[in-house]
Amino acid sequence: NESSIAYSVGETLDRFIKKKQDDFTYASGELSQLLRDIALATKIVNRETNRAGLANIGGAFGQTNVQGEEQQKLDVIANIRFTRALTKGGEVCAIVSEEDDEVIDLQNSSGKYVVAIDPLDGSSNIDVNISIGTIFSIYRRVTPIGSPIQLEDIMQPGNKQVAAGYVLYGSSTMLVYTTGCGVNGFTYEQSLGEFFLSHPDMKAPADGKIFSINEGGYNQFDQGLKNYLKVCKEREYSARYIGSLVADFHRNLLKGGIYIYPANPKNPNGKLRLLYEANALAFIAEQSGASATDGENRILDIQPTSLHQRTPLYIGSNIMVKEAMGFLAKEKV
Ligand code: P6P
Repeated sequence: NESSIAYSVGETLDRFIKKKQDDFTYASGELSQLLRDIALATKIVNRETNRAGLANIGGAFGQTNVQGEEQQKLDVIANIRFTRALTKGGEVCAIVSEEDDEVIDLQNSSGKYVVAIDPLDGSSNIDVNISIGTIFSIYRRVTPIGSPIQLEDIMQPGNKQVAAGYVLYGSSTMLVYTTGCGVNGFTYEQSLGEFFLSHPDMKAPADGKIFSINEGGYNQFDQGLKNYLKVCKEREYSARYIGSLVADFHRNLLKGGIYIYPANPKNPNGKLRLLYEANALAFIAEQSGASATDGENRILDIQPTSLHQRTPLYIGSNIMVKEAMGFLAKEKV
């Protein structure tokens, strides 16, 4: 009943952010404000994704993004919403977005933070009502505040993130984020317009029996990867592939599992992007005791060389990622 629901929900995201800010010696409140700005945009995007079928904002927008992917109307709307919220919030000086070829310089001379974001990942799933997600990374700019944005502010390795998170617009809408002190998950209560702490201190199972990979590309896979998949099948693991990275990642984080998007001859660096997909999920993975590599190196140690560069991604339960790496390495010798 109402009272038991009301009683069972945890604290609100706002109160949690404030409490965590108090835990930080250096926190001056700007990062807290930035997280709240992101949460606000999430609530707006959530409302629009729920109405996509009704408000004629499903389907293609009629343009392609820098990846050459056909932009969906909601992709564009979500990009506008996040950019506007971060601009108005006043904490951000630059944004790297999947939807924009170039860095968005907010001309904000007091902005300390740079945000890399995939406003709506998996958006080809919108029209078939499959879960989609937002993925974001937050960095502190490295050049003097107020000076013109430099490439070194943008091209930072994932190990420099001060915060990262994702939003899953699924059967319920969840915001999961880390500031480097563990991972916490919040569930959106539509009727109250608030996120409530529902998954405190998330820890990924060290091992798992779920593997997520699109085996349509099997014939192009490295032999090492084929050998690993063979073992997964001999052990009768479950194959689960939603085709929406945030949904697959979130399920593996909760239940244990590995998500793999490998390199292949068509995509020598795989399909997923380093700056606004792999880095954020890798930070969250490691903060919850899981792992993330490109098949050889830790994702968070990769020094970016271009804005929209792609990376192969092996991410999930520690033991599974390590075992997969072992199979890849064996074939490399
Ligand atoms: P494929 C969606 O386009 C996405 O970026 C991820 O969300 C998803 O995991 C992957 O690509 C799906 O790609 O090649 O398997 O259709």
